Amino acid sequence: MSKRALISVSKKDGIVDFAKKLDEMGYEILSTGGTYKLLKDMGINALKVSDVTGFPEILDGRVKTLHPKIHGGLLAIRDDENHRKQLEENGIKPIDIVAVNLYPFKETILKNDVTLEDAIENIDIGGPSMIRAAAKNYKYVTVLVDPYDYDKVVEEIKEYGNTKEETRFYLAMKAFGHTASYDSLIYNYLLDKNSVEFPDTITFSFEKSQDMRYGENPHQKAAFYKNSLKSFGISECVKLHGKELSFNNINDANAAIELLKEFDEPAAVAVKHTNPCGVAVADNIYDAYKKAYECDPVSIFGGIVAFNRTLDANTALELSKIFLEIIIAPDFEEEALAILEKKKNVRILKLLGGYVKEYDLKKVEGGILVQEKDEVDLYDDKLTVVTKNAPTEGELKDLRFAWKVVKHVKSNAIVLAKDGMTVGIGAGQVNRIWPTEQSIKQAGEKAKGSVLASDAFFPFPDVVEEAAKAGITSIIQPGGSINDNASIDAADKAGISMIFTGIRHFKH
Ligand code: 93A
Repeated sequence: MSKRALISVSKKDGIVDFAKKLDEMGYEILSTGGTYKLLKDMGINALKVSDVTGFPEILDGRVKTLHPKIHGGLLAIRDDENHRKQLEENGIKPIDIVAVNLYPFKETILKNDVTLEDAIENIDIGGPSMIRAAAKNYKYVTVLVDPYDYDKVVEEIKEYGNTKEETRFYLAMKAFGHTASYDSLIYNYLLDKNSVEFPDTITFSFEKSQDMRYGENPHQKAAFYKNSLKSFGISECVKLHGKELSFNNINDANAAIELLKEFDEPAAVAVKHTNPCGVAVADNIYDAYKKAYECDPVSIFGGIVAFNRTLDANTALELSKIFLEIIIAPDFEEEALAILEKKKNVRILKLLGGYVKEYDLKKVEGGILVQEKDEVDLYDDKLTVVTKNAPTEGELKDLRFAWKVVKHVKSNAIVLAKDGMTVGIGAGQVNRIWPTEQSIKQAGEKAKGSVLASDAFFPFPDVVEEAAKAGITSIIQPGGSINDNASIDAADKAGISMIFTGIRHFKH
């Protein structure tokens, strides 16, 4: 008895060649309307599914393959005498190979003017049923959802007369991955349409973007997956020059871009190990970079610098003076690119626009914590002056600037700023006085007359006392400690002005 293959594909690449080879190897090919027409046009023998089932495709194609003659042929256990008998009694022939890929749901919902009706119509029902039936019965059935696998299957059949069981098992796994991610897209699309937040179940659909040489450390294997639908931020960057991005590169570049998003005015952001090590705003990015560099000329080495304006040749020349892992900008002047491309080891990323609201996820063992992103506007009415002195206009500007930066520094975080640039950044400490000391030490002379931002409130007056000693003139912090008064008194004693925001920016 000749073997049977059922072919029903929306994406038709590679299918003609594959079908031709199956035909040559003596397979009887069954296919659905559009696929059948293509195969016939290309001179390949094929039967219409409707001729096999004796039932026409109905309901505008909604019912094409949903028939016992198809599903019986896919699901029968060939070694089971009873199953074989039932196939015979019902005139069902077993199907040995299934090549199916699904209605283009993803492509449909990515269209700008897509209607709900259009999206719904592109939910494939018959295809996943066949894929799942074939995959469940992988002991006997070879299921293909990816044209990449056509050749391997042909080779094995040529060599062994059939695919190897281990190949069928692997393809079954791939098939369930295919239908799972397809259903996940549908679910997420409908979640969005229903405006449901924090649903009972979260499913993901991410596609592998690249295998990586290694993870955070060389002994950790790693890969990068991108959201199958949306890409933005680091996922949307285009590499213009340099080696593959590493795991740490992507993680650090992400931190730089997320901080960059805080600014409308020309800004430069330098990041090292996901913490900013120099941030500045200015009238142009050249000045912004010079200021950001000055904050910490040591740590910036081997770091990442991101800009929110087209990179010009002058700034590129400055950048080329030190070793940087990555340079990011929305665009590059030709000359700037030529200057930077001389450096073999720097990666140059073009940051494309676009912003999509996403949840912030943190992985814990056996679970994920899901939260909204830390996005909250600091309107004037949120600011309360709690000291006798109020900040000057200039100080207020710097306080707001420092507040934007401190949000992106690992807690406990202290940022000192002056004239639109960070002068000291204390990051990731387990108490609040250490990052204070660290930032003051780093700022040196520049601490004098600078302002201080803290991601969380002060449990003791020690931070204010240290700030006073260093000549810091104004402080911004959430407030809310039972000990707030001690800090306010210390500030008043030193003539420091202090603002409470009521907003905490932990970043753990
Ligand atoms: O509308 S369906 O859900 N109903 C079905 O019975 C069915 N059978 C196969 N879609 C169905 N298919 C899908 O048709 C396949 O998954 C494939 O994507 C597509 C191929 O159609 P055609 O051969 O007419 O181009």
